[in-house]
Amino acid sequence: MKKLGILAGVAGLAVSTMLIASGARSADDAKLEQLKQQGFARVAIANEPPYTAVAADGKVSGAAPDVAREIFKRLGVNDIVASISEYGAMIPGLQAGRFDVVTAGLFMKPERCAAVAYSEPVLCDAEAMLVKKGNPKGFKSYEDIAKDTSATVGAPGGGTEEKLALTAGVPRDRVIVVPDGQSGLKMVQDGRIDAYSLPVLSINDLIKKANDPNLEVIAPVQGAPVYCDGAAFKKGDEALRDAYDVELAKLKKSGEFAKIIEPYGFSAKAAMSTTREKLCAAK
Ligand code: 6CS
Repeated sequence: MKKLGILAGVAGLAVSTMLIASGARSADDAKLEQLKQQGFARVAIANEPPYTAVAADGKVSGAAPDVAREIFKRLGVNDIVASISEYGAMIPGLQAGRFDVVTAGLFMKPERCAAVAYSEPVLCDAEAMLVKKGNPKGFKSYEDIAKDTSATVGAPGGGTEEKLALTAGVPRDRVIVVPDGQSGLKMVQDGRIDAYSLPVLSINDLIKKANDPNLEVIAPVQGAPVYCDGAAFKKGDEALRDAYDVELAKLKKSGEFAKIIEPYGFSAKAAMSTTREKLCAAK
């Protein structure tokens, strides 16, 4: 998949250059033309259900890729090809041209909004913590973890929960980078970390599948904001982002947006009640 992506990327670049040189297209919509020629958009995902998921047979699902697949189809790009990435590597990968877009629940925050061109909001969620049954250390917030000098919390590398824990005062050596949900679950079960933090819907998905009566969910994490993601495009691809937003707005208006994301547990109303501008300005 990776090799295919690189070859496709080089071929696509050649097509874009040709299109611009011929004056047939402005540089603006050359990217969309390139994707049409490529036949697919290369998307970055994390494999964190229900945001993103890759089945044993390689089938990609999850609310974020499902919305992206539908929008790209309407833009004339027939499919998406997904690569799994750590959250902290998504923006560098996008900027390096390894992906055409991030559709992974990458929450909008000012520092990220400065680095990429986000679409309008798609998936909104609060934060949660997975702990042992009875919440033995009484965590309600990241500050509670900071105050308990013996406590450790796991979170995705470069992810929002890692940043929230560090900002709340949890020392670096007590914020443990966890590569994926299954590892986080096991680390809590084995007592190697006291809490594992992900968005509410991701933790709920994990605990439902774990079927382990010795686990408990703390949700929402007190003091943590509700975040929303958007599809994240490379700076310079704003025309593609704008075309994406036109189709996203149509999906929202027609009710098809809700039909795609709500079976996964997401609220269409939450995404439609805010804007990229508000989320990128949020402190
Ligand atoms: O945007 C983020 O950083 C977070 N988003 C999701 C969907 N999961 C964890 C990650 O840290």
